[in-house]
Amino acid sequence: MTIERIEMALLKLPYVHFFETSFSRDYDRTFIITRVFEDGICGFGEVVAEAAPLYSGETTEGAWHVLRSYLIPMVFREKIGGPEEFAAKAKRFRGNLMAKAGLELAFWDLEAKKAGIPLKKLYGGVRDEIEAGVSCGIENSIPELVDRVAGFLGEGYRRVKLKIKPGWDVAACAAVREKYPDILLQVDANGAYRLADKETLKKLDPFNLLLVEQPFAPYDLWDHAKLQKEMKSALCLDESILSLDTTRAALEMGSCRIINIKVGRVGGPSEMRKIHDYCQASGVPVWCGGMLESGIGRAHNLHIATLPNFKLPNDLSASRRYYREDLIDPFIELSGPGKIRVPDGPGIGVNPVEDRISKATLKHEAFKP
Ligand code: OSB
Ligand code: MG
Repeated sequence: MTIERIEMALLKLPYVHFFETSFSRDYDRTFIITRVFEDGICGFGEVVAEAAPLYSGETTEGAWHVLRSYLIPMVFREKIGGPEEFAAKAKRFRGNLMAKAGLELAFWDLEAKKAGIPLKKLYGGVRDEIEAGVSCGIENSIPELVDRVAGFLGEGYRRVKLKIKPGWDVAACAAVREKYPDILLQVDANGAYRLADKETLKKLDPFNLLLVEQPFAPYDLWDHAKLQKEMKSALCLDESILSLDTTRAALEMGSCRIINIKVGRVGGPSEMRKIHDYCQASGVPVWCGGMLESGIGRAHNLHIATLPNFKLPNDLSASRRYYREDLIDPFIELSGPGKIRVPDGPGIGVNPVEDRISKATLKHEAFKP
């Protein structure tokens, strides 16, 4: 690759509906879009770090700093053959996985566009449609939650994830399960519980959940292993899974039976690939998590979710579930009940719309060798 220019933009987009997790209620999303240019072809990426260090320790401003001071200069200073070589070289810098992923994703889009093929083909994806799913935040009341789930089911979603936290767990699941005995249902605590809460968590077992995501803190593989031994439901780790090594530790310890893959959280497609392949060889299913990405990041996720071991429905929903003015044309939509067709144009296969991007831009910077 001979990269001629790299650009970054910091954007803010309002959500259609607030999104509340165990750590905060948000009304909008701040994120970074990256662009890399070679021979006039542009690859797009998205940095999924959020404004505040609540889900992970990374932030948009921290990622901006690491990209402009370290990762982008490294690309211009060193001859980088391709996305995988970028990932290998970027490892000299510790942490900052979302910042690294945001640039590596843009290189993958660029490579696929240069070859004139959809990104899924470059990844070796095996399907044209992926299983959609919707992540349903904490609401003001249980009747409002049930209404919201009803709305999503009416739109064609078949798998629903409920965000839970202490005080918003067993009753919320019971209400949704009672009304919808047959839907695919799962929950996500974003680390809000402690081992002392295990009797409450065990009360989730009768609801026939696909999985229980990240009950304990990210670093706490040991207590997850203790809980998994006592629960019938499969535990799934999200925040804890940062690399192939943490995946292997979690599976060898018995901390979970399912892995959530977010390409940003693990530092990019190269590490994602290693985790995917290791899980596949170990007989452990994975699925694609989401970070309320714009259409650019979500299109990337669609291509990733075509890999063979993505065996459970993903946190991938239509553009309108998140944003009124998503950044891409065409919008991502359900292609049938519970399905999304993966775009088949070159690269990510969706077109970022320049005036929507500039309308949402808070700051922008361009870099040259
Ligand atoms: O834990 O999966 C999570 C959004 C922000 C931070 C963490 C999470 C989420 C989601 C959103 O659940 C899923 C989506 O993008 O549809
Ligand atoms: Mg999660």
